[in-house]
Amino acid sequence: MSTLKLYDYWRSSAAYRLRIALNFKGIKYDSLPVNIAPGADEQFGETYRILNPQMRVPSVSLDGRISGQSMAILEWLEETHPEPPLLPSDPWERMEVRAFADTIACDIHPIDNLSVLAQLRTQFGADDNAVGVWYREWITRGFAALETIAMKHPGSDFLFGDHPTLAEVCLIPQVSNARRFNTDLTPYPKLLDVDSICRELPAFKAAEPEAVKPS
Ligand SMILES: N[C@@H](CCC(=O)N[C@@H](CS)C(=O)NCC(=O)O)C(=O)O
Repeated sequence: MSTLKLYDYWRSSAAYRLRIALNFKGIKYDSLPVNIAPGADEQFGETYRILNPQMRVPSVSLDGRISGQSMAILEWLEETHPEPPLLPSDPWERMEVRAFADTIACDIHPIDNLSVLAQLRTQFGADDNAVGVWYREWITRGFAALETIAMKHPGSDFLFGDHPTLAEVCLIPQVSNARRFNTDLTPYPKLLDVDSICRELPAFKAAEPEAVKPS
């Protein structure tokens, strides 16, 4: 089997999820940067569009096959590399972890995505200030719910059980995005505690945007 290729962008929080999971499971991969920064726009170029018609990162490719969508890729990684696990063994708890992760991946991240922000500017004339207000609004609403859920396990270092799961894999990149857009995170002390504990773990540390930023 050849080495897994990750179509990656250092600042993409969806790609950051995969870097964490790959490091956590000790899976070797080659990172192939796709520069999605406004102005570079490599995701829209012919070369990448053929690989991923949705024109987004991340994608993974292995043995001539390619797939996008970070949550589907995370599930595939869990199925093909079950150890160490990123989901609990109990089905109800697995559902709770997925529900937490999906709050970020389905309800917060998509409406704060680069192309949505660009559309706010071009279609509705939003300026930097308006875009920032929009961005923070969806994080604030989502994090308020996630803090309440997280407080069900107040004494634990992690969100569900005694090790990180897909919940942390999605949370830590989203907290990083929130900081980048100057979101007030003081109302979410449990999420911040989990964030600071995870960011000390080697798998999370090595996946951070600043750690993988091209020089
Ligand atoms: N649901 C997708 C979202 C992927 C996504 O939106 N990626 C962003 C970067 S975090 C992107 O490529 N944006 C490019 C654009 O909006 O043009 C996933 O989880 O993989």
